[in-house]
Amino acid sequence: MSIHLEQEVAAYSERRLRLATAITDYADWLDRQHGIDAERTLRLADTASSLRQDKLVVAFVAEFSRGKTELINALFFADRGQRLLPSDPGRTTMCPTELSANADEAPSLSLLPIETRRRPESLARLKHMPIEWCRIMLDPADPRQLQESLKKLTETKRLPAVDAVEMGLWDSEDDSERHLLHADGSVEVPAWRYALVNYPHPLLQAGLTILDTPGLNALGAEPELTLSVIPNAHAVMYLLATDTGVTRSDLEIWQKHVHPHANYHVAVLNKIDMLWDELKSDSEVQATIEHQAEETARVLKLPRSRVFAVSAQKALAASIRGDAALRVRSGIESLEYLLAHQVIPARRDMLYHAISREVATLLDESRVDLAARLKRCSDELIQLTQLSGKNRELIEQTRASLQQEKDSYDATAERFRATRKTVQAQGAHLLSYLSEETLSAICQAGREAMESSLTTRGLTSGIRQLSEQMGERIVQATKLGDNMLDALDQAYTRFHRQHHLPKMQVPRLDLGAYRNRLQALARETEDFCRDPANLMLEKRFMIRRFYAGLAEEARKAFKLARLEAERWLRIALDPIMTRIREHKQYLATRLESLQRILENMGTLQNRMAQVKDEIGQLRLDRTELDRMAAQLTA
Ligand SMILES: Nc1nc2c(ncn2[C@@H]2O[C@H](COP(=O)(O)OP(=O)(O)OP(=O)(O)O)[C@@H](O)[C@H]2O)c(=O)[nH]1
Ligand SMILES: [Mg+2]
Repeated sequence: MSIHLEQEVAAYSERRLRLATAITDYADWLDRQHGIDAERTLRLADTASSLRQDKLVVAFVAEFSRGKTELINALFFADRGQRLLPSDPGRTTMCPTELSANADEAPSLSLLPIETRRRPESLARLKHMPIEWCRIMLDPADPRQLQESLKKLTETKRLPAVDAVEMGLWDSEDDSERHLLHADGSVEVPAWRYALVNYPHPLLQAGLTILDTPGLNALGAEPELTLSVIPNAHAVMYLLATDTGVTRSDLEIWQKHVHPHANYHVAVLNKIDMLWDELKSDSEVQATIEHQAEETARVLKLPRSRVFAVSAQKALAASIRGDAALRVRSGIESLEYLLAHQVIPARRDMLYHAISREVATLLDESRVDLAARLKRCSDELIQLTQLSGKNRELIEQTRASLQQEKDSYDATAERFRATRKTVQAQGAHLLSYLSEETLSAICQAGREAMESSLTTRGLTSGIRQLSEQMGERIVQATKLGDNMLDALDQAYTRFHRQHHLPKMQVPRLDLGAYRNRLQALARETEDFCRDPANLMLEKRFMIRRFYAGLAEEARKAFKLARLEAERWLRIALDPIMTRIREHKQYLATRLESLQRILENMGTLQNRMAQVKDEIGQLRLDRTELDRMAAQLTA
């Protein structure tokens, strides 16, 4: 692990936590300003906690034996002085392996038995069912124990051929898999379906999650990896070996599982040491490597700058032996540089962008609120100054006109009550479009459409129905949201025009991201169905699994849309209500103080002093807000 990488990840993590603290401070400040404002405080607490828990996922994908595991060892675990994760010729890593650090639990390796493939639950759900996993404690201080335990990742077992076929682990028609069949009719399959490694490494502790995947069809066999895990990784390193170049199966995996996704991906041309040749000059070797890299870029349709030529094995050996020259020659530093200076900053920027969008609106509101309060106070102060030394009659006049203003305000507020009622009813209606019941009914209908004919056609129509109907509900909910917003806007504009309440802009309900996600899932299905390999009858199992994976993903998107709608309903109404209430309070206080002045002219000076104090406090609040805003948007 390079100093660069370690520093960059640590800096990122430190900034992330600092930002989370600034958000919490701001939430406290808001509470002090408006009394408990549950909605905004909760929203900010949510944001702060997602910042604290943010993970940066880097996935390593390739055909088998391209050196994924060796590269992970070289990039992240060379400081252990040994090859931590097992890497060997031929198929080695047998199950997808997720490495991260969870300080709440002891270091361990958790393994999910392959038989769980028969179960209906998704991987994501199984992750929350500890009973399904075999857990082995890891001792980070004992290299031998670590290495021995991690060998489990390479374990295979024998299953009767029918079972292997049924679980979608073996294809009897595929010549390249025939050698896995033994004379006794059993087939060699991976022993584990998924592995979670909880390991206290500084990079992992700083929020990095590494995903090592097994080569050879593992991606296709586990739809959740293709539909959700790989597309959601922040960066994907796609490995190729210099000695083989881009083979047909390399290209296939690239085109199917990596290239179409929007996440950041690079190609790593590994094993360049195989081109090192003592009979050739350095520049000759360099030219050959360059030629290979260009060729790789051309075939994968990537810019040359996204192809990295390295030797993972030499990088690992060099780090363990402390051979600086060999390390440089291995090319590993360019990848460390990429992670440290591009992948991590890109994630950081994305996160900050999301956060500042979330927080900026609130900060703007706070500024407007403060300005409005200051204006009210200075208006009152001016008026009190004008009244001082004047006769009762004039004060009485002022009081009367303020009373008039209050009555008119109360009338507007009363009218708003009706708008609020309608909007609240519409809100309940909006949520019903996205309710759990609606979702279950849609899923049920989709499943029936699929089960009625267990063919790829049935599958397509099932999922199409699923995504169309969910999409339709999302559109309806958005439309209703727009109508509600118009109604609220009109009602609030009255407060702004007639009573000078600060202007405010409630954001639109935007569920576009979830609709896009559903459309992307529908496209994935079309691809799956167009693939001739999936049309065969014995693939029924795969089809069913695929549908289950899709339904799960669609369900997730739909649920998120519902949460977003719930959140929006609160941000659409609550701040308006707070402002209306605060203004009412303000008018009442002023009336009361004029009343008191009328009863006893001496209190005028007291009130003036009080208002001056308030102005002083508001100025302090403004300085505090500016300070927090600077931290939040830095
Ligand atoms: N010469 C050379 N061999 C390498 C290099 N990187 C990896 N290897 C070897 O290639 C073999 C496969 O490496 P792995 O890291 O197990 O490959 P993998 O991509 O993880 O393979 P699976 O786990 O089977 O998917 C091992 O014997 C490694 O020692 C390299 O840079 N140069
Ligand atoms: Mg491996």
